Amino acid sequence: MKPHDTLAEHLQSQGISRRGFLKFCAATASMLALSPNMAGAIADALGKARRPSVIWLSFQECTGCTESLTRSHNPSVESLILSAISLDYHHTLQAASGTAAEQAREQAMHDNQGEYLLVVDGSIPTGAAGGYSTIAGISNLQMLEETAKHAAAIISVGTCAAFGGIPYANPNPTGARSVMDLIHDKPIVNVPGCPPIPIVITGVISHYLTFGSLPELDSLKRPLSFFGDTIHDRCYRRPFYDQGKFAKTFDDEGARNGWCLYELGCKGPTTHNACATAKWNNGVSFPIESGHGCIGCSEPDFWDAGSFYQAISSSPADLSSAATGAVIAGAAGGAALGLYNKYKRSNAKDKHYTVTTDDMEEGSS
Ligand code: FSX
Repeated sequence: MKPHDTLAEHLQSQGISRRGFLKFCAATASMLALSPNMAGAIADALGKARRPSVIWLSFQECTGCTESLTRSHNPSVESLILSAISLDYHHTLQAASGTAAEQAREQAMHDNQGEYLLVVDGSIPTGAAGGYSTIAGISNLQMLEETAKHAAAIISVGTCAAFGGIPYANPNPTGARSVMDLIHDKPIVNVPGCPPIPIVITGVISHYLTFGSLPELDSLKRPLSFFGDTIHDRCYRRPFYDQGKFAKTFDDEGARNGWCLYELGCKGPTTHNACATAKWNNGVSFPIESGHGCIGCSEPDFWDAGSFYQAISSSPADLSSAATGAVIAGAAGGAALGLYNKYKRSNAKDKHYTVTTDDMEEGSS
């Protein structure tokens, strides 16, 4: 893709039909929990959108966030969105190294002042004058401050960047901090999760490309369309919770019957994320569906919040009435994500439920 191509021109150059592009826009609308009627407006806006420059910085992390994003089967909706941005600098994915890599970051900052998106994964060590982690001789803190200065907005990808994550856990030997702890004069979106769900990352980028603004956020700067409900609100095991049917061990009759994992420590009732609806591995499953409780990885301080295997409260009934209201309130968002998964499955040509280039070309006009 040439630097100044619009997204529509880029997709056309890849042989994607108008019909395929509209299907892609319908999927984007459902990902963002927007009315299907918005697909036309998205097509119009995305068609004219210029690809924004993105600088992606990775600090104290395990690379799970990048792994999460890049392990989608290609070419997926996610990769198509990624191809619509100009990823000018990414520590893990870029081919350049040393001086050439740093020059790419400086060039992107210079050429796109005030317009580029800054994506950060990993927390920032502030102890030892930033000496715990340096890249090209520059401390993470200095690189963040320098790159954030002329960014249009910042997306903190993963719980480490959003809330400090595992490096921030007690006793936090490196003085790890989140992006929003350190940068106060830029719009910030948090996409937590250890790792985060790929479509949430690409959904935020799509929203920015479509509307030129960031999506509506909750009090922790998380996009409401993905983090407005708890896992418990949307969990398929919820009817068993409401009936008081709980697995007591991981291999008892209740576990075999798929009963609620609350008493085995599931943190679904206090965890806001879209795992139960967006799911993982291209919509195939999520941890609770695989028999393990949610560990609450998209919430602040999840690592220090107590055992993953102890119930949140000795009285599950305390949560029931509040959660029932949330189920009703969250129905629209959940339905939209359900539609997104249906879209992926209805277009699937293989068992991975991947949207392929062939699907996008289908019915070429
Ligand atoms: Fe943290 Fe991400 Fe967990 Fe790992 O970049 S959110 S440790 S999945 O890699 O930052």
